[in-house]
Amino acid sequence: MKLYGSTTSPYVRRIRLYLALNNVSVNDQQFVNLDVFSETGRAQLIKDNPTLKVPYLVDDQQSVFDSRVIFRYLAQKFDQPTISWHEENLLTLIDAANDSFVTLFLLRRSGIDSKEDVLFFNLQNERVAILVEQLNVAITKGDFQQWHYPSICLFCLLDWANLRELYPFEKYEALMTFMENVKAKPELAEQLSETDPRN
Ligand SMILES: N[C@@H](CCC(=O)N[C@@H](CS)C(=O)NCC(=O)O)C(=O)O
Repeated sequence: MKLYGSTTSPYVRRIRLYLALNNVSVNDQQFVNLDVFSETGRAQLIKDNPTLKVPYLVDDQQSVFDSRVIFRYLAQKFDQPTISWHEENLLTLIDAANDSFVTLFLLRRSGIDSKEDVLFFNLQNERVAILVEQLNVAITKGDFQQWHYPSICLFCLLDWANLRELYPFEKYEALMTFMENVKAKPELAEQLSETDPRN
């Protein structure tokens, strides 16, 4: 089994941490690090995955695109239960926020100021504001208490968006505490460090 991705992508990191949760240690994972913006990285993507996005997985002859589908594939492979409809909805909130944050990040990398009053920018900014608030409330209501796939996805999103300074998360106490609690878990220390986008 080979996982293709980059070391900075929050979508890739969630799969690496989900593999670790299923006792495939980060060191044992067959991880192919692609720079999706380099010439060789793009050539590989064009050959393997027409969405031109990471992560994707190749297991025997089976290619699997998109983190959500890779999660389903791995859960089935490892005989793990699927997540509830409520958790699916939480995952949809996380994915929507993550997609808009990636868009805002790529706009910044393209030299475009997404704070301007323009429909496309306003839609992204409105979405992230509502979703960050909703995810903060979800934590206060008791979601994300266990280290399972939805928590992994939330952590990867927050840690990456925080690193990229995409949002003032310090105003959201529950989100900050969630992040601190995850980072303080000794049993996760090694895998978090191995998959840290800063390294
Ligand atoms: N829905 C996809 C999103 C993956 C995604 O957006 N990956 C980013 C990296 S964080 C990417 O490959 N971006 C390349 C691009 O947008 O051209 C998933 O869940 O796997």
